[in-house]
Amino acid sequence: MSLFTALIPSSDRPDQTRHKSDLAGKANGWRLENAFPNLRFRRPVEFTYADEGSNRVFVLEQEGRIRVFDNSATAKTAAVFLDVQKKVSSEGEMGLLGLAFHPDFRRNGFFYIYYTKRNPLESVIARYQATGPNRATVDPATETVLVRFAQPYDNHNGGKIAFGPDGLLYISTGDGGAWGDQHNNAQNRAAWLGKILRIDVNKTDKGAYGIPADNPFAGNREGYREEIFAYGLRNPWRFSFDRQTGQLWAGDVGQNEFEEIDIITKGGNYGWRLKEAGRCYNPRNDCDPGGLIEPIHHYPRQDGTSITGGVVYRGSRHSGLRGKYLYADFASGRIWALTAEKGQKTDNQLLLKTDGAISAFGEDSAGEVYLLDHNGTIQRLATVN
Ligand SMILES: [Ca+2]
Repeated sequence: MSLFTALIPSSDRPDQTRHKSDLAGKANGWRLENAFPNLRFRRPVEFTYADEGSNRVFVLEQEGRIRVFDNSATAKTAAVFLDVQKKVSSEGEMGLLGLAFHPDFRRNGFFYIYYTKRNPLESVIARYQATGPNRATVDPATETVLVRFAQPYDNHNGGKIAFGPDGLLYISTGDGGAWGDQHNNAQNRAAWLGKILRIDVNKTDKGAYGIPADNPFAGNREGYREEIFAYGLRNPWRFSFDRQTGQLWAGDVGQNEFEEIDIITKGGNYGWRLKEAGRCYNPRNDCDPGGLIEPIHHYPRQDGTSITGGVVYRGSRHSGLRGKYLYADFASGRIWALTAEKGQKTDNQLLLKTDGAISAFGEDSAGEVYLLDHNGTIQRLATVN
């Protein structure tokens, strides 16, 4: 199996034979189609673009490569933009997990990656620079490490990075791994783990980055990480900004009972390990000290065991999906569209169920959405005729 198995607790792996028998796609009017039928990828985990006025898009391969190609269904080849396989450890949930282009990429050529490595086991966020005509060339020697932090275990690495509408770089980290957050990282504001971080790549007060003045713990005297934007997360596997409203949405992979979706706000505590979704986890009773933010949506084990956070659709191909948050479950193959108004869920619609393993959602510059099948293809939603 080429499933991203380590995202899934072994006791919770789905019965693969179940998938084909209850495909819901046709009934609900949606199907997937291969957006780039001539292209194959190794364990793709991210699809993005640089705001540079070109038509190229980029796909991350978990092993440690960035592929680049023309955003066209007839694209025949996808060149290697950067290869850091020698730096990266990519077993299970590890690997090259995040890519974000500087808002001024066209002018400065800077982009950022998140990867995990061994010896020692740690996460690295680093900057590279693309040069040359159309910024097509990347010298791996341009690597500048911004942040590195130790990982106690090899799973739950978070790994999404993205610039917000404020021009600051947001970074998701998992709780460090194993199970139950036994080191209590997510609630520990002195720890890097179990967080959404926010840094300013245009400042240098921390070396190759700086602390935004309005970060919730900027200048604190309690020993809290000044990089923290929000905390109490277990494994935020993919977050995104709604390109219209700027709202920050995250999928957070659950432990034993629930997968959840959170709307992330500055300084917010999303509860883990005190709570798993709305239920006390550790301690089992009276876990809530007050102020914990509930997910906007959660679902139980029968619907899936490993959420893949998606994006709010702002494209033009499917007017019926506009403004809805598209997301999936990596294990069950279900793909949904959630409707929210004023921060409250008003509808959650099952679009279809795929045999594939949706590892991430990506957007192109026009806001069209792509679903990455970890088995090697980039899909998009289409209606059933
Ligand atoms: Ca939570």
